[in-house]
Amino acid sequence: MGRVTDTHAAPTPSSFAEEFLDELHFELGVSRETASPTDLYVALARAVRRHLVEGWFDTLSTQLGGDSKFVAYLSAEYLLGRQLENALLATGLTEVARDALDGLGLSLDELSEQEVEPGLGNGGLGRLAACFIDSLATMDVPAVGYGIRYEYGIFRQTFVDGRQVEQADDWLALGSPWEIPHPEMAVTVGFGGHTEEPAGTGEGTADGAPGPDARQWVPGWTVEAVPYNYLVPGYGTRNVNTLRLWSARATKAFNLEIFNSGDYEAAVRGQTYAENISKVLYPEDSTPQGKELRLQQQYFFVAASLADTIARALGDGDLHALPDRVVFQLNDTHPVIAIPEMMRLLVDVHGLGWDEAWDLTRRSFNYTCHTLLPEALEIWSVDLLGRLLPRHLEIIYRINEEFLASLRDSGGNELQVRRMSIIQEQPERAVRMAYLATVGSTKVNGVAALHSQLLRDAVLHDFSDLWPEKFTNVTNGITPRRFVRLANPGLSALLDETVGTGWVKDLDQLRGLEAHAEDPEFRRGFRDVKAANKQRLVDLLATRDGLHLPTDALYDVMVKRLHEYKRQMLKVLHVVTLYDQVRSGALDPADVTPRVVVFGAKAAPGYRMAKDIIALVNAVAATIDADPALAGRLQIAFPANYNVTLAEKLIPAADLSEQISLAGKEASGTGNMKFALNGALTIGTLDGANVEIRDLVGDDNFFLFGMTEPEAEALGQAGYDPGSFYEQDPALKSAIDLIASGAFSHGDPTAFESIVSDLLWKDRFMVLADYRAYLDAQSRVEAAYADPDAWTRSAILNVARSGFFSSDRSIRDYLDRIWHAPAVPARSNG
Ligand code: 26Q
Repeated sequence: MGRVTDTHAAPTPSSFAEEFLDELHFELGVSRETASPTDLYVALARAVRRHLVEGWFDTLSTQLGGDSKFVAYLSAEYLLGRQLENALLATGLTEVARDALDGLGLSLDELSEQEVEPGLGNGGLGRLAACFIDSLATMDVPAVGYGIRYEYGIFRQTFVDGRQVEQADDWLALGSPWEIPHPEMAVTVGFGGHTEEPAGTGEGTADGAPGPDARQWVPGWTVEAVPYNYLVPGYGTRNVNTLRLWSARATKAFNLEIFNSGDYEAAVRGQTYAENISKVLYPEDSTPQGKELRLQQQYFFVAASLADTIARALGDGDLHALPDRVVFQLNDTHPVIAIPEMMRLLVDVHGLGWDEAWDLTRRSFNYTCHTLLPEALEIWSVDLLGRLLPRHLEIIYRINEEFLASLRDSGGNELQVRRMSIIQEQPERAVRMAYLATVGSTKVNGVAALHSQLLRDAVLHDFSDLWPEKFTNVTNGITPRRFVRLANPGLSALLDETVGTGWVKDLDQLRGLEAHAEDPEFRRGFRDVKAANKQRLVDLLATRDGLHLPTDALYDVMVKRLHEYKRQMLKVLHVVTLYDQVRSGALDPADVTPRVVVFGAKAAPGYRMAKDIIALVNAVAATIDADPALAGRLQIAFPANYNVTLAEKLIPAADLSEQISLAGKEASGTGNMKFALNGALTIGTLDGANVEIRDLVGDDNFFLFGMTEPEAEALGQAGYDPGSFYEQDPALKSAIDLIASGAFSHGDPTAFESIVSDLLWKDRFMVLADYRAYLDAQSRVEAAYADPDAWTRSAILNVARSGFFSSDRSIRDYLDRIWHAPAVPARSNG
């Protein structure tokens, strides 16, 4: 037969070509001549996937065979990015595949371009989860990522007349070659219904008689959760971990019942209802809406994951060993319903007493908080929770009762008790998920040093007073495999030559670059890499977006979700000011540092202000483009649909990284780390991980500006008046007046009136207060950029000193401080 199954022997281009053709012919059923580019990509992906499977089997048998502890990472989002190149890198097959395809007259790079990235996340939180599972696999840590297989990921953004329009992200339209469905392993998940006294016979409990605290939940309806496995290859190891995403399917029983009643249409409607649960990723980041379907999604994936975890960790072993076999990490509050679900399993299903169950649960869970914005803290109305998950609400009430009783016992006053209650009473009775997570976890961590400190001092202050040892910090990180090795091959080659190849798994080795920062030859090589990356970006944006950009300019890049607290508006005001000054003759165009300002940002579809700001950016871009005075000097590029794939091309081309949130609002940021590691200098506030970046790279190699968090807090307390900043700074006044005049909206002064009036009267994130400091910092950027040697030296030092921001280091911190799960290298069984 044509099938090549010996994946043990090191593949050669010819054996790999055979595997590729085998997939194309026998699995896809198309000939070489009639194959579409997608067919060829799918065949290639499947040929590569074959080489992950042996390692995956070995990993599973090693991990399940021993009594190792494993990490269950619970996250509603995984923003994976493309898989093919990462899988080739991990298996070491990149060159073999390239040669094999060359021999067939095909191009690896062209086929790679066919891949539609799985955008199963909104932004930072989802991308963090993807970096973490990469590091866990690379470090041989037994770990499973659990999440949702959304049929539609984050929307595709287009611009119509400069305004954002969303389109469905039909990423599965042509199937995904990376997933392995297991319909036979579906888990049933219940919803609704009521609770009652458990039957005396112990019916419905696994361990016989019901325990003393047990209740019986009789769900009103159920759905099936079908697991889809994604292989997560470690780099430079045999280890291949699992990402298990759940897809909703209507249960047979559910359908049969209605079919038998003869109502065919109702049956089909029921099916659609059930399958809606994993239909689409909610595109809000940071302003949860309290939608019923969102809660269904959360419970759906959590219930399936817990059932799966317990089976995997314990088999029919002793439940008391749970905290020694598995540690759950809650990625923000989205999976926090896992805490009452674990209690339900232990108390109702397995008959444990409440106290014992609570002890086991608390010892097994940990919670990561990713925000500081009060409006981003998830709450669920008691009304909704009680309807959808009646037993869980009872459990939450009891957790809260006992917690509040313990507070009172230890002398807490009623004010404190009310403040700390898991149940909020006003404006409506609702469950505070962050509080539930904190009470039900062993450790609570923030995602950067400043953020963790602010959690202790403000958001969770009462809890940190009560349980100081519960709180810790784990600064975020990014995977150097994707964001340096794959995204920046030029820099990678230079690093390999200079410090050896070990940096890919041990990013601290980049320190070895410091000595070369003074070497003119090395600096030239470094500058050449940056220039080539700019050229690559310019070529891409020409074909992808029809943009015509110079390569010989300062690339000033701000890419992240559009949110007022991130202050894209501050960047806009800078550009408008430059334009205004040239127009008015105050600034000679010849004195403007040639600059391309790149924006990339999606706005939540219902976030009006964010969408207006997108329209303004596009309007300013068009106005500047139409003005010959600034040709070749200043340009805005706003490619639509910023995603992981575009980030991989944009970040390596950047000179300047914009990290300009109001201090105290950005929990960490991770883009900031990606830029520094790719040799961009940061202009930034003392917010999130910027603080740590600056500490490490040195003040001389970082453009700091703006208020500190305490200063911003104090200004707010004193009664912030944006109008006074407007009145007192003529450049600021003129820039805002220009926007208000309709100069960017064909003379229509109403187009951006909501932005202007918000800035002048509210300006919640104090854009105007930091405007002058930002402009001054930009002047320092221009002065520094005028000295290419000094600039390059700083850029090199940014790379050399940013090894700390590897997600491998983050994972090591989680292991040491929170998880205590040793690495278990996969043993070969072959
Ligand atoms: C919740 C409920 C309902 C609908 C949507 C949501 C939701 C979805 C996504 C709420 C928040 C998010 C995403 C948050 C996020 O990405 N936070 C970022 O996390 C990064 C990783 O820690 C940090 O670097 C960023 O600072 C933080 O903003």
